[in-house]
Amino acid sequence: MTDTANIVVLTGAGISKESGLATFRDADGIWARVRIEDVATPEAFARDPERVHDFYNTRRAGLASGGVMPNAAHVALARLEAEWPGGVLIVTQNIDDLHERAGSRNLLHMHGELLKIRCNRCQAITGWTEDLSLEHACADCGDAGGLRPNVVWFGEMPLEMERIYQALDRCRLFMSIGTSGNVYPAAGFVAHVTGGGTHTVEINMEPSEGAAQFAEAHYGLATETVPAYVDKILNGGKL
Ligand code: BV8
Repeated sequence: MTDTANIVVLTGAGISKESGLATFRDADGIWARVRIEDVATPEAFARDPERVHDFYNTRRAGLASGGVMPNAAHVALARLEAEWPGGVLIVTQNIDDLHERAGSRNLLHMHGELLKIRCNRCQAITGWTEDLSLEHACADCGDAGGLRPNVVWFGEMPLEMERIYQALDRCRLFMSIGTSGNVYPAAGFVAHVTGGGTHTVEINMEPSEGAAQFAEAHYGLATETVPAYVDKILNGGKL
């Protein structure tokens, strides 16, 4: 992981939409079907763990089913990392593994990963593709009933924040792709880099909540806009 990347890319659920994964706030999004308070907070897990397990088991099964593949936007970002000499860091809000499967390596999952679980007692993190329930015991400490998805819920501190802000402070280009700019601290990254000479670009289906803060914007399907912008960077060669 090179923290001296001079391009930092924030991604959200929109980059995975064309791979078949639902976003959160589109009309057909996840939060149109379930409430955050019922499935994506520590309080929800304490109150009704089975319901929270069902919510993540359904999404994990969908992702692990084999029918969900990285799309041209994920592949373009992996190409950018491979070919750009200054270094590229992807900070994703997504909990899917599509960036990895597209070939990205310099990658931080600030909201965790759907295909990993964590023990509430010993904090051991394990790869997991099956359904999870209260019956499962931790392979490390043996505690039963305390295994949870390794994702960051609302009210919990996102992961790797120090490394993210260090990378933001060094980057010359900040790209925000496929996010509505509703969830903090990710939605605050553009403000954090503004004013220090960093160029900022929003690539999305439509203007996000933070659209006015970006110096440049491209709207359309990520599978079209992201490869085109990566070509522009690699062919232009300067930042
Ligand atoms: C924190 C993991 C502090 C789980 C997620 C009041 C009370 C409590 C907290 C708060 C509060 N007010 C503000 C907060 C902070 C809160 C927050 O921001 N709330 C919002 C709702 C106001 N944030 C937190 O709680 C964070 N933690 O603040 O901790 C703290 C401090 C000290 C000590 C301890 C704690 C934690 C937030 C993380 C929550 N977990 N996910 C899971 O996935 O189930 S958030 C969830 O939203 C996902 O990670 C998702 O990625 C993220 C953001 O959503 P988007 O990715 O932007 O998705 P969305 O659908 O919104 O938008 C998609 C976009 O794509 C759209 O714009 C669409 O146009 C576009 N699109 C669609 N199709 C395409 C496309 N673009 C291109 N091409 C296409 N084809």
